[in-house]
Amino acid sequence: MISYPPEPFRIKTVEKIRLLSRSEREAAIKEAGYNIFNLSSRDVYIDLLTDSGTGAMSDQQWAALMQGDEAYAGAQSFYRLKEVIDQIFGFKYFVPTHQGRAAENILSALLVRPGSSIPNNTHFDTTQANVLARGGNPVNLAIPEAGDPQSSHPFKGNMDVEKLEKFIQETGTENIPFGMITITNNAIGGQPVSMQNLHQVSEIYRKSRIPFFIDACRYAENAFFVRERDPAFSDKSLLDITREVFSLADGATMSAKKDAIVNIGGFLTMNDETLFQNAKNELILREGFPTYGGLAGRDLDAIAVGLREGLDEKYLAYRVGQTAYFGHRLQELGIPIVKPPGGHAIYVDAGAMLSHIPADSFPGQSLVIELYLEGAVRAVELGSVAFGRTDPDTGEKILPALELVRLAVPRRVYTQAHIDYVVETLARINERKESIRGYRMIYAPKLLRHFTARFDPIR
Ligand code: P71
Repeated sequence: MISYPPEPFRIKTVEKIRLLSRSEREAAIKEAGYNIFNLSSRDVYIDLLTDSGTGAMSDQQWAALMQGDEAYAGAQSFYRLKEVIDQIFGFKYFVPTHQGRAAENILSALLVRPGSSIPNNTHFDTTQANVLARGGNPVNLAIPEAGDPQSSHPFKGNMDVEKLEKFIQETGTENIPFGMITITNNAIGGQPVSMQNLHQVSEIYRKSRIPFFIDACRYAENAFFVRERDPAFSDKSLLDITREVFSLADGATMSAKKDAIVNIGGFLTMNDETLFQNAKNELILREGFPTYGGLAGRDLDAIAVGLREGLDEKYLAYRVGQTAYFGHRLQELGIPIVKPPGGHAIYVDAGAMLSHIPADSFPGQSLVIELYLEGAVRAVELGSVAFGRTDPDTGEKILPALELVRLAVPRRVYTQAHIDYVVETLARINERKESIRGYRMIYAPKLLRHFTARFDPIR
Protein backbone atom coordinates (compact mmCIF):
# COMPACT_ATOMS: atom_id res chain seq x y z
CA MET A 1 0.00 0.00 0.00
CA ILE A 2 1.32 3.39 -0.98
CA SER A 3 0.70 6.08 1.59
CA TYR A 4 1.84 9.53 2.58
CA PRO A 5 2.02 11.50 5.83
CA PRO A 6 -1.43 12.67 7.01
CA GLU A 7 -2.22 16.35 6.52
CA PRO A 8 -0.30 18.27 9.22
CA PHE A 9 -3.41 20.45 9.72
CA ARG A 10 -7.12 20.07 10.24
CA ILE A 11 -9.87 21.70 8.19
CA LYS A 12 -11.68 24.76 9.55
CA THR A 13 -13.45 26.11 6.47
CA VAL A 14 -14.91 24.14 3.58
CA GLU A 15 -16.11 25.05 0.11
CA LYS A 16 -18.88 23.14 -1.65
CA ILE A 17 -18.14 21.52 -5.03
CA ARG A 18 -20.66 19.97 -7.41
CA LEU A 19 -20.53 17.31 -10.08
CA LEU A 20 -22.48 17.98 -13.29
CA SER A 21 -24.07 15.11 -15.21
CA ARG A 22 -22.34 13.73 -18.32
CA SER A 23 -24.72 15.54 -20.69
CA GLU A 24 -24.20 18.85 -18.84
CA ARG A 25 -20.43 18.36 -19.09
CA GLU A 26 -20.68 17.69 -22.82
CA ALA A 27 -22.60 20.94 -23.30
CA ALA A 28 -20.21 22.93 -21.07
CA ILE A 29 -17.00 21.87 -22.83
CA LYS A 30 -18.51 22.41 -26.28
CA GLU A 31 -19.62 25.89 -25.24
CA ALA A 32 -16.04 26.49 -23.99
CA GLY A 33 -14.64 25.86 -27.49
CA TYR A 34 -13.04 22.69 -26.06
CA ASN A 35 -10.68 24.86 -24.04
CA ILE A 36 -10.81 24.27 -20.27
CA PHE A 37 -9.70 27.88 -19.66
CA ASN A 38 -13.17 28.93 -20.87
CA LEU A 39 -15.04 26.74 -18.37
CA SER A 40 -16.88 28.23 -15.45
CA SER A 41 -15.26 26.91 -12.25
CA ARG A 42 -18.75 25.95 -10.97
CA ASP A 43 -18.81 23.32 -13.68
CA VAL A 44 -15.56 21.71 -12.50
CA TYR A 45 -15.57 19.01 -9.82
CA ILE A 46 -11.86 18.52 -9.09
CA ASP A 47 -9.79 21.46 -10.33
CA LEU A 48 -6.21 20.48 -11.10
CA LEU A 49 -5.70 23.22 -13.69
CA THR A 50 -2.95 24.76 -11.61
CA ASP A 51 -1.28 24.88 -8.22
CA SER A 52 -0.89 28.63 -8.72
CA GLY A 53 -2.96 30.85 -6.45
CA THR A 54 -5.28 27.93 -5.66
CA GLY A 55 -3.85 26.92 -2.29
CA ALA A 56 -5.74 27.15 1.00
CA MET A 57 -4.42 29.86 3.30
CA SER A 58 -3.89 29.04 6.95
CA ASP A 59 -5.58 30.58 10.01
CA GLN A 60 -2.27 32.41 10.56
CA GLN A 61 -2.39 33.91 7.08
CA TRP A 62 -6.02 34.99 7.47
CA ALA A 63 -5.13 36.56 10.80
CA ALA A 64 -2.20 38.40 9.19
CA LEU A 65 -4.55 39.83 6.54
CA MET A 66 -6.38 41.74 9.26
CA GLN A 67 -3.13 43.44 10.21
CA GLY A 68 -2.39 44.63 6.70
CA ASP A 69 -1.20 48.23 6.61
CA GLU A 70 -2.78 49.93 3.62
CA ALA A 71 -0.59 53.05 3.71
CA TYR A 72 0.36 54.13 0.20
CA ALA A 73 4.03 54.51 1.09
CA GLY A 74 6.15 52.83 3.75
CA ALA A 75 3.44 50.37 4.86
CA GLN A 76 4.37 48.15 7.80
CA SER A 77 3.26 45.16 5.73
CA PHE A 78 6.15 45.90 3.36
CA TYR A 79 8.69 45.83 6.19
CA ARG A 80 7.28 42.58 7.56
CA LEU A 81 7.57 41.00 4.11
CA LYS A 82 11.06 42.45 3.67
CA GLU A 83 12.24 40.77 6.86
CA VAL A 84 11.12 37.33 5.62
CA ILE A 85 12.45 37.81 2.08
CA ASP A 86 15.79 39.00 3.51
CA GLN A 87 15.99 35.88 5.63
CA ILE A 88 15.01 33.34 2.98
CA PHE A 89 16.29 34.87 -0.27
CA GLY A 90 19.02 37.16 1.00
CA PHE A 91 19.30 39.51 -1.98
CA LYS A 92 19.86 43.21 -1.30
CA TYR A 93 16.70 44.60 -2.88
CA PHE A 94 13.21 43.56 -3.90
CA VAL A 95 10.02 44.99 -5.34
CA PRO A 96 6.61 43.39 -4.80
CA THR A 97 4.60 42.64 -7.96
CA HIS A 98 1.06 41.46 -8.50
CA GLN A 99 2.30 38.06 -9.66
CA GLY A 100 5.28 36.27 -11.19
CA ARG A 101 4.80 37.38 -14.77
CA ALA A 102 4.86 41.04 -13.70
CA ALA A 103 8.33 40.44 -12.25
CA GLU A 104 9.32 38.74 -15.51
CA ASN A 105 7.93 41.67 -17.47
CA ILE A 106 10.00 44.19 -15.52
CA LEU A 107 13.16 42.13 -15.88
CA SER A 108 12.53 41.63 -19.61
CA ALA A 109 11.62 45.28 -20.18
CA LEU A 110 14.87 46.39 -18.54
CA LEU A 111 17.30 43.85 -19.91
CA VAL A 112 16.08 41.99 -23.01
CA ARG A 113 17.15 43.64 -26.28
CA PRO A 114 15.76 42.58 -29.67
CA GLY A 115 17.78 39.64 -30.94
CA SER A 116 19.33 38.84 -27.56
CA SER A 117 19.04 35.37 -25.99
CA ILE A 118 17.98 34.20 -22.54
CA PRO A 119 19.05 30.66 -21.64
CA ASN A 120 17.12 28.62 -19.06
CA ASN A 121 16.78 24.92 -18.20
CA THR A 122 13.25 25.26 -19.61
CA HIS A 123 11.34 28.53 -19.78
CA PHE A 124 7.80 28.29 -18.50
CA ASP A 125 5.11 29.73 -20.75
CA THR A 126 4.95 33.24 -19.27
CA THR A 127 8.76 33.60 -19.18
CA GLN A 128 9.00 32.43 -22.78
CA ALA A 129 6.28 34.91 -23.75
CA ASN A 130 7.82 37.85 -21.85
CA VAL A 131 11.19 37.29 -23.53
CA LEU A 132 9.53 36.94 -26.95
CA ALA A 133 7.41 40.05 -26.34
CA ARG A 134 10.64 42.10 -26.04
CA GLY A 135 12.07 40.62 -29.24
CA GLY A 136 14.33 38.22 -27.36
CA ASN A 137 15.06 34.57 -27.95
CA PRO A 138 14.17 32.15 -25.10
CA VAL A 139 16.55 29.18 -25.20
CA ASN A 140 15.97 25.86 -23.41
CA LEU A 141 19.04 23.88 -22.38
CA ALA A 142 17.73 21.06 -20.18
CA ILE A 143 19.71 17.83 -19.76
CA PRO A 144 18.78 15.10 -22.30
CA GLU A 145 17.05 13.04 -19.58
CA ALA A 146 14.45 15.81 -19.27
CA GLY A 147 13.09 14.77 -22.66
CA ASP A 148 12.73 11.13 -21.63
CA PRO A 149 9.60 10.53 -19.52
CA GLN A 150 10.99 7.11 -18.52
CA SER A 151 14.26 8.40 -17.08
CA SER A 152 14.27 8.40 -13.28
CA HIS A 153 17.17 10.83 -13.00
CA PRO A 154 16.84 12.28 -9.48
CA PHE A 155 17.47 15.84 -10.69
CA LYS A 156 15.82 15.80 -14.06
CA GLY A 157 15.29 19.57 -13.91
CA ASN A 158 19.04 20.18 -14.33
CA MET A 159 20.54 22.42 -16.97
CA ASP A 160 22.91 20.83 -19.50
CA VAL A 161 26.08 22.66 -18.46
CA GLU A 162 28.09 21.64 -21.52
CA LYS A 163 25.37 22.92 -23.81
CA LEU A 164 25.21 26.12 -21.78
CA GLU A 165 28.94 26.76 -22.12
CA LYS A 166 28.83 26.03 -25.84
CA PHE A 167 25.79 28.25 -26.26
CA ILE A 168 27.51 31.16 -24.51
CA GLN A 169 30.65 30.75 -26.62
CA GLU A 170 28.70 30.67 -29.88
CA THR A 171 26.28 33.46 -29.00
CA GLY A 172 28.70 35.82 -27.26
CA THR A 173 28.17 37.18 -23.76
CA GLU A 174 27.22 40.58 -25.23
CA ASN A 175 24.08 38.95 -26.67
CA ILE A 176 23.00 37.34 -23.38
CA PRO A 177 21.69 40.09 -21.06
CA PHE A 178 20.90 37.56 -18.31
CA GLY A 179 20.63 33.82 -17.77
CA MET A 180 18.04 31.86 -15.82
CA ILE A 181 17.22 28.54 -14.23
CA THR A 182 13.73 27.49 -13.14
CA ILE A 183 13.30 25.60 -9.86
CA THR A 184 11.54 23.23 -10.02
CA ASN A 185 11.42 22.80 -13.80
CA ASN A 186 7.69 23.16 -14.38
CA ALA A 187 7.59 22.67 -18.16
CA ILE A 188 9.14 19.20 -18.04
CA GLY A 189 7.47 17.60 -15.02
CA GLY A 190 8.05 19.74 -11.94
CA GLN A 191 11.48 18.14 -11.64
CA PRO A 192 14.09 19.46 -9.21
CA VAL A 193 17.48 20.98 -9.96
CA SER A 194 20.43 19.69 -7.93
CA MET A 195 22.61 21.90 -5.76
CA GLN A 196 25.63 20.75 -7.76
CA ASN A 197 23.99 21.84 -11.01
CA LEU A 198 23.07 25.21 -9.51
CA HIS A 199 26.73 25.70 -8.48
CA GLN A 200 27.94 24.80 -11.98
CA VAL A 201 25.42 27.02 -13.74
CA SER A 202 26.24 29.89 -11.40
CA GLU A 203 29.95 29.50 -12.06
CA ILE A 204 29.42 29.52 -15.83
CA TYR A 205 27.22 32.62 -15.76
CA ARG A 206 29.55 34.39 -13.33
CA LYS A 207 32.73 33.73 -15.23
CA SER A 208 30.96 35.07 -18.36
CA ARG A 209 29.66 38.05 -16.37
CA ILE A 210 26.08 37.17 -17.27
CA PRO A 211 23.64 38.16 -14.49
CA PHE A 212 21.97 35.00 -13.13
CA PHE A 213 18.29 35.04 -12.19
CA ILE A 214 16.43 32.14 -10.63
CA ASP A 215 12.77 31.59 -11.50
CA ALA A 216 12.01 30.66 -7.91
CA CYS A 217 8.27 29.79 -7.85
CA ARG A 218 8.77 26.34 -6.32
CA TYR A 219 12.07 26.85 -4.51
CA ALA A 220 10.80 25.20 -1.30
CA GLU A 221 9.76 22.00 -3.06
CA ASN A 222 13.14 22.07 -4.82
CA ALA A 223 14.94 22.38 -1.46
CA PHE A 224 12.96 19.44 -0.10
CA PHE A 225 14.03 17.25 -3.05
CA VAL A 226 17.68 18.34 -2.61
CA ARG A 227 17.56 17.17 1.00
CA GLU A 228 15.81 13.89 0.13
CA ARG A 229 17.93 12.94 -2.85
CA ASP A 230 21.39 14.35 -2.18
CA PRO A 231 23.10 12.68 0.81
CA ALA A 232 25.36 15.72 1.21
CA PHE A 233 22.29 17.68 2.36
CA SER A 234 20.37 15.08 4.36
CA ASP A 235 21.10 16.78 7.67
CA LYS A 236 20.84 20.39 6.48
CA SER A 237 17.80 22.54 7.23
CA LEU A 238 15.58 23.55 4.35
CA LEU A 239 16.37 27.17 5.12
CA ASP A 240 20.12 26.50 4.89
CA ILE A 241 19.64 24.74 1.55
CA THR A 242 17.51 27.60 0.26
CA ARG A 243 20.03 30.22 1.39
CA GLU A 244 22.80 28.36 -0.40
CA VAL A 245 20.71 28.22 -3.61
CA PHE A 246 20.03 31.94 -3.69
CA SER A 247 23.59 32.86 -2.70
CA LEU A 248 24.58 31.52 -6.14
CA ALA A 249 22.46 34.00 -8.09
CA ASP A 250 22.16 37.74 -8.70
CA GLY A 251 18.42 37.80 -8.27
CA ALA A 252 15.14 35.95 -8.65
CA THR A 253 11.64 36.25 -10.03
CA MET A 254 8.98 34.84 -7.76
CA SER A 255 5.33 33.99 -8.12
CA ALA A 256 4.16 33.87 -4.50
CA LYS A 257 1.06 32.01 -5.74
CA LYS A 258 3.07 28.78 -5.58
CA ASP A 259 5.40 28.07 -2.66
CA ALA A 260 4.28 31.12 -0.65
CA ILE A 261 0.71 29.67 -0.65
CA VAL A 262 -1.19 32.88 -1.38
CA ASN A 263 -3.92 33.61 -3.89
CA ILE A 264 -2.10 36.55 -5.47
CA GLY A 265 1.35 38.13 -5.36
CA GLY A 266 4.96 37.93 -6.41
CA PHE A 267 8.22 39.83 -6.38
CA LEU A 268 11.44 40.59 -8.20
CA THR A 269 14.57 40.55 -6.08
CA MET A 270 18.16 41.44 -6.97
CA ASN A 271 21.58 42.61 -5.78
CA ASP A 272 22.31 45.22 -8.44
CA GLU A 273 21.44 48.72 -7.29
CA THR A 274 21.02 50.25 -10.76
CA LEU A 275 18.71 47.45 -11.78
CA PHE A 276 16.72 48.01 -8.58
CA GLN A 277 16.38 51.73 -9.32
CA ASN A 278 15.19 51.01 -12.84
CA ALA A 279 12.84 48.28 -11.62
CA LYS A 280 11.27 50.74 -9.19
CA ASN A 281 10.61 53.16 -12.04
CA GLU A 282 9.01 50.43 -14.16
CA LEU A 283 6.99 49.36 -11.14
CA ILE A 284 5.68 52.87 -10.52
CA LEU A 285 4.66 53.15 -14.17
CA ARG A 286 2.63 49.94 -14.31
CA GLU A 287 2.24 48.19 -10.96
CA GLY A 288 2.28 50.68 -8.10
CA PHE A 289 4.49 52.39 -5.52
CA PRO A 290 7.57 50.29 -4.59
CA THR A 291 6.35 49.43 -1.08
CA TYR A 292 3.20 47.69 -2.33
CA GLY A 293 3.73 46.77 -6.02
CA GLY A 294 0.39 45.79 -7.48
CA LEU A 295 -0.88 44.44 -4.19
CA ALA A 296 -2.82 45.47 -1.10
CA GLY A 297 -0.84 45.77 2.14
CA ARG A 298 -2.71 42.76 3.52
CA ASP A 299 -1.54 40.65 0.58
CA LEU A 300 2.07 41.38 1.54
CA ASP A 301 1.38 40.12 5.06
CA ALA A 302 -0.19 36.91 3.73
CA ILE A 303 2.94 36.34 1.61
CA ALA A 304 5.22 36.97 4.59
CA VAL A 305 3.47 34.27 6.64
CA GLY A 306 3.05 31.94 3.63
CA LEU A 307 6.75 32.01 2.78
CA ARG A 308 7.56 30.56 6.19
CA GLU A 309 4.75 27.98 6.05
CA GLY A 310 5.79 26.90 2.55
CA LEU A 311 9.25 25.99 3.85
CA ASP A 312 7.94 23.98 6.82
CA GLU A 313 9.32 20.42 6.86
CA LYS A 314 6.13 18.66 7.94
CA TYR A 315 4.09 20.51 5.37
CA LEU A 316 6.54 19.68 2.56
CA ALA A 317 6.73 15.99 3.53
CA TYR A 318 2.92 15.80 3.24
CA ARG A 319 2.86 17.91 0.08
CA VAL A 320 5.52 16.06 -1.90
CA GLY A 321 4.20 12.76 -0.45
CA GLN A 322 0.69 13.43 -1.75
CA THR A 323 1.97 14.14 -5.25
CA ALA A 324 4.13 11.00 -5.18
CA TYR A 325 1.14 8.92 -4.04
CA PHE A 326 -0.88 10.26 -6.96
CA GLY A 327 1.90 9.38 -9.42
CA HIS A 328 2.51 5.90 -8.04
CA ARG A 329 -1.16 4.99 -8.23
CA LEU A 330 -1.26 6.00 -11.91
CA GLN A 331 1.91 4.02 -12.61
CA GLU A 332 0.32 0.93 -11.01
CA LEU A 333 -2.45 1.24 -13.58
CA GLY A 334 0.06 1.39 -16.42
CA ILE A 335 -0.72 5.01 -17.25
CA PRO A 336 2.44 6.63 -18.67
CA ILE A 337 3.59 9.54 -16.54
CA VAL A 338 6.76 11.57 -16.40
CA LYS A 339 8.97 9.75 -13.93
CA PRO A 340 9.69 10.36 -11.12
CA PRO A 341 6.63 12.28 -9.80
CA GLY A 342 7.32 16.01 -9.56
CA GLY A 343 6.74 18.27 -6.59
CA HIS A 344 3.53 20.05 -7.47
CA ALA A 345 1.96 17.97 -10.19
CA ILE A 346 1.75 14.73 -12.11
CA TYR A 347 2.38 14.94 -15.83
CA VAL A 348 0.71 12.30 -17.96
CA ASP A 349 2.62 11.47 -21.13
CA ALA A 350 -0.34 11.98 -23.47
CA GLY A 351 1.88 11.47 -26.51
CA ALA A 352 2.57 7.91 -25.31
CA MET A 353 -0.90 7.19 -23.93
CA LEU A 354 -2.67 8.40 -27.09
CA SER A 355 0.11 7.45 -29.51
CA HIS A 356 -2.43 7.11 -32.36
CA ILE A 357 -3.03 10.91 -32.28
CA PRO A 358 -0.28 12.92 -34.06
CA ALA A 359 1.21 16.01 -32.36
CA ASP A 360 -0.54 18.39 -34.77
CA SER A 361 -3.91 16.93 -33.68
CA PHE A 362 -3.02 17.70 -30.05
CA PRO A 363 -3.12 14.42 -28.06
CA GLY A 364 -2.67 16.38 -24.82
CA GLN A 365 -5.69 18.53 -25.55
CA SER A 366 -7.72 15.37 -26.28
CA LEU A 367 -6.80 13.90 -22.91
CA VAL A 368 -7.61 17.14 -21.11
CA ILE A 369 -11.07 17.14 -22.71
CA GLU A 370 -11.63 13.46 -21.86
CA LEU A 371 -10.75 14.15 -18.22
CA TYR A 372 -13.46 16.76 -18.13
CA LEU A 373 -16.03 14.63 -19.97
CA GLU A 374 -15.34 11.52 -17.88
CA GLY A 375 -15.10 13.07 -14.42
CA ALA A 376 -15.38 16.88 -14.54
CA VAL A 377 -11.67 16.94 -13.68
CA ARG A 378 -9.81 19.98 -15.00
CA ALA A 379 -6.18 19.52 -16.07
CA VAL A 380 -3.99 21.54 -18.42
CA GLU A 381 -2.20 20.72 -21.65
CA LEU A 382 1.55 21.35 -21.62
CA GLY A 383 2.46 20.21 -25.09
CA SER A 384 2.02 21.54 -28.60
CA VAL A 385 -0.89 23.78 -27.62
CA ALA A 386 0.99 25.56 -24.80
CA PHE A 387 4.53 25.56 -26.16
CA GLY A 388 4.17 25.08 -29.92
CA ARG A 389 4.87 28.19 -32.00
CA THR A 390 5.89 29.28 -35.47
CA ASP A 391 9.41 30.63 -35.98
CA PRO A 392 8.92 34.25 -37.13
CA ASP A 393 11.94 34.09 -39.47
CA THR A 394 11.60 30.68 -41.11
CA GLY A 395 7.85 30.04 -40.68
CA GLU A 396 8.85 26.65 -39.32
CA LYS A 397 6.62 25.03 -36.66
CA ILE A 398 8.50 24.59 -33.37
CA LEU A 399 6.99 21.79 -31.28
CA PRO A 400 7.99 20.79 -27.74
CA ALA A 401 9.68 17.44 -27.11
CA LEU A 402 6.76 16.06 -25.12
CA GLU A 403 2.97 16.12 -25.29
CA LEU A 404 2.12 16.36 -21.61
CA VAL A 405 -1.03 16.81 -19.57
CA ARG A 406 -0.45 18.27 -16.16
CA LEU A 407 -2.56 17.41 -13.14
CA ALA A 408 -1.45 20.08 -10.67
CA VAL A 409 -2.17 19.60 -6.99
CA PRO A 410 -3.33 22.78 -5.21
CA ARG A 411 -1.68 23.21 -1.81
CA ARG A 412 -3.63 22.00 1.27
CA VAL A 413 -6.88 21.73 -0.74
CA TYR A 414 -7.69 18.15 -1.78
CA THR A 415 -7.71 14.96 0.28
CA GLN A 416 -6.63 11.44 -0.66
CA ALA A 417 -10.22 10.56 -1.62
CA HIS A 418 -10.19 13.39 -4.15
CA ILE A 419 -6.90 12.13 -5.58
CA ASP A 420 -8.34 8.59 -5.75
CA TYR A 421 -11.34 9.90 -7.69
CA VAL A 422 -9.01 11.44 -10.27
CA VAL A 423 -6.99 8.21 -10.51
CA GLU A 424 -10.20 6.24 -11.15
CA THR A 425 -11.33 8.75 -13.78
CA LEU A 426 -8.03 8.34 -15.64
CA ALA A 427 -8.26 4.55 -15.32
CA ARG A 428 -11.63 4.55 -17.10
CA ILE A 429 -10.27 6.77 -19.88
CA ASN A 430 -7.23 4.51 -20.25
CA GLU A 431 -9.51 1.49 -20.85
CA ARG A 432 -11.09 3.09 -23.92
CA LYS A 433 -8.14 5.16 -25.11
CA GLU A 434 -8.06 3.77 -28.69
CA SER A 435 -11.41 5.41 -29.45
CA ILE A 436 -10.22 8.92 -28.48
CA ARG A 437 -9.75 11.34 -31.39
CA GLY A 438 -7.66 14.48 -31.91
CA TYR A 439 -8.61 18.16 -32.21
CA ARG A 440 -8.13 20.97 -34.69
CA MET A 441 -7.22 24.47 -33.47
CA ILE A 442 -9.67 26.90 -35.04
CA TYR A 443 -8.54 30.09 -33.30
CA ALA A 444 -5.21 31.07 -31.68
CA PRO A 445 -3.56 34.40 -30.79
CA LYS A 446 0.19 34.87 -31.31
CA LEU A 447 1.42 34.73 -27.70
CA LEU A 448 0.22 32.49 -24.84
CA ARG A 449 -2.26 30.95 -27.23
CA HIS A 450 -3.40 28.14 -24.93
CA PHE A 451 -5.34 30.55 -22.71
CA THR A 452 -7.78 31.61 -25.44
CA ALA A 453 -7.45 29.09 -28.32
CA ARG A 454 -10.61 27.35 -29.55
CA PHE A 455 -10.85 23.82 -30.93
CA ASP A 456 -13.08 21.50 -32.94
CA PRO A 457 -13.07 17.72 -32.58
CA ILE A 458 -11.73 15.80 -35.61
CA ARG A 459 -14.46 13.35 -36.63
C1 P71 B 1 1.27 27.21 -13.47
C2 P71 B 1 1.50 28.67 -13.62
C3 P71 B 1 0.37 29.58 -13.94
C4 P71 B 1 -0.32 29.08 -15.15
C5 P71 B 1 0.33 29.09 -16.35
C6 P71 B 1 -0.27 28.55 -17.47
C7 P71 B 1 -1.51 28.00 -17.36
C8 P71 B 1 -2.17 28.01 -16.15
C9 P71 B 1 -1.58 28.55 -15.06
C10 P71 B 1 3.29 30.21 -13.52
C11 P71 B 1 4.69 30.39 -13.52
C12 P71 B 1 5.60 29.29 -13.40
C13 P71 B 1 6.96 29.48 -13.49
C14 P71 B 1 7.92 28.37 -13.37
C15 P71 B 1 6.58 31.83 -13.76
C16 P71 B 1 5.22 31.68 -13.67
C17 P71 B 1 4.35 32.89 -13.76
N1 P71 B 1 2.76 29.02 -13.51
N2 P71 B 1 7.43 30.76 -13.67
O1 P71 B 1 2.27 26.47 -13.38
O2 P71 B 1 5.16 28.03 -13.17
O3 P71 B 1 3.80 33.21 -12.50
O4 P71 B 1 1.32 32.94 -12.81
O5 P71 B 1 2.27 34.31 -10.96
O6 P71 B 1 2.40 35.12 -13.28
O7 P71 B 1 0.12 26.79 -13.43
P1 P71 B 1 2.36 33.93 -12.38
